[in-house]
Amino acid sequence: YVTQADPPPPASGYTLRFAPRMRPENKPPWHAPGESSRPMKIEQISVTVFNTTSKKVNDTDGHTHPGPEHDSQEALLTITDDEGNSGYSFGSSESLRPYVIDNYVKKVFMGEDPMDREKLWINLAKWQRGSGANLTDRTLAVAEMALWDLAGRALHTPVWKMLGGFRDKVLAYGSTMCGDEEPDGLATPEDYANFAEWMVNRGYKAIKLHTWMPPVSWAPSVKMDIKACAAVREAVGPDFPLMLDANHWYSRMEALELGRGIQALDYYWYEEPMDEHSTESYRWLAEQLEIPIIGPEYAYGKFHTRAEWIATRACDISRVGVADVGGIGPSMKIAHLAESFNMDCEIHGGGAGNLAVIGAISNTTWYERGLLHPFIDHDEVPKHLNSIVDPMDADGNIPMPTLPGLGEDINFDYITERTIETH
Ligand code: LLH
Ligand code: MG
Repeated sequence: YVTQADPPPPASGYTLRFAPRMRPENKPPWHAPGESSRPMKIEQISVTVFNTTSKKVNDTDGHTHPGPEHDSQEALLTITDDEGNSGYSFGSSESLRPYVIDNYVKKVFMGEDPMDREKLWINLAKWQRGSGANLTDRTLAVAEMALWDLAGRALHTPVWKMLGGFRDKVLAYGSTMCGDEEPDGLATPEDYANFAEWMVNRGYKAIKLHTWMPPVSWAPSVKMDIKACAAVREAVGPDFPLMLDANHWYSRMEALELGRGIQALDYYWYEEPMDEHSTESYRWLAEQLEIPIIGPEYAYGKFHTRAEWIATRACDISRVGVADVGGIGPSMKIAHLAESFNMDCEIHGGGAGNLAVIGAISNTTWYERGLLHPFIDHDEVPKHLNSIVDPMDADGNIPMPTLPGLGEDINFDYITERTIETH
C-alpha cells in the first residue's frame, strides 16, 4: 500500500493513476471471504493542544498579514474506533475547546459507527440551533474531516478517491494576502505588480488579488483597487487569468464601479465586494455586469444559502470551502448542485479537505494557494507536519495526495513534545 516514501503521482493530465495498494491481511476492516463487515464503533475522542510558532498575525479586522515569528497554539482532534483506526484533523484550540467537544461532538459521535458520516454530520449540525452559537461550522468541519481521515486510513485510500476520484492534479492560483502599508509589502499598486511577476516566475498560472481593507488607514478605495488591478494586468499581460477579491463591505454603487473597472481589464471573476448576506444585492450586481460573480464564500447557511444564490441568479460561479460549510460532505453537495446547473464551483481556501473535494469534482478549475505575500514563504513546512499538503511544481500544478486519508503528513513527535493540554 502507499507509504509516505512514495513519490507524488506522475503529472499525467486528468487521467487517474494511482499506485496499486495491497490489503493488509487480517487487518480491519478487511474480513475473511464470506464474512460480513460489522459496524465499527467510535471509542475515543480527544483533543491535543500544542505549542508551535507562526509568522502570521491578524489585524483588528481579522485579515492575515506577515508578522514576527511568535508562539502560537494549534489543536489536533483524534477520533479512534474499537478496531484501532484513528482519524486526525487540525483546528483552533478555541473551536475544539472542552465545552464544545464534550457537549456536542462526544454526545453525537461516541459509540457510533465512524463510517456513518452523513448521519453523524446531520445529527451534529442539528445541535447548532440550540447551541447558542457555541457549535460553529468550523467545529463541524474539523469533526467531520476527522471521520473522513479515519475512513481513508482504515481503507488505505486517499479521501479524494473515496469521494470518487476525478483528477490527479490541479492548477493553483496564487491568492495574495490583503493589502497593507509595509514598505516592499503589498502597500502600492507597484508592489502588487512586482509580486505578480514573482508569482508568474514561480509557476502560478492565475492570480487573485485581495486588495486593501480597513484597518489600512486610507482603505477601502475603489480607485486604488482599480489601480492595483491595472498594474497587475500590465505586469502579466493580456491573456493571464486574474481575479479580484475586494473589500467585503462596499456599497452597491461602489461595487458596481469596481466591477466595471476590472471588467474593462478583462478580469476572470469578481468576488465578495459586498456583505454576502444580502443575496438581492448580488443579484442586482450580477444583472449589470458581464464579469462572472462568484459566491457566496462567507455567508452562513451552508448548502441552503448556495442554493438560494444559484436559484436567484446572484452568482455565475458557485463557491464553497470546507471550513465555511461544515466539512467535505456538505461541500460535495454544493459542488454537485452547481454541476446540475452546468455551473462551476470554485473552492475557497487551501488545505487537505479542500484538496480532497477538488480531486473528486469535475466542475472546478483552481486550487486557492495562499494567502501569499512577499514576506511569506508558502513552501516552508509547518513544524507540526513533515511535508506541506500542497506542493506546487514549476507548471503551477498541485498533485493530489497519495497518503491514505486526508493526506496530511503529521509530525506526531513534534506535537507530543509540545503538548500543553489533552482533553
Ligand atoms: O478578507 C480576507 O482576509 C480574505 O478575503 C480571506 O478571507 C480569504 O480567505 C479569502 O477570501 N479567500 O478567497
Ligand atoms: Mg474570498
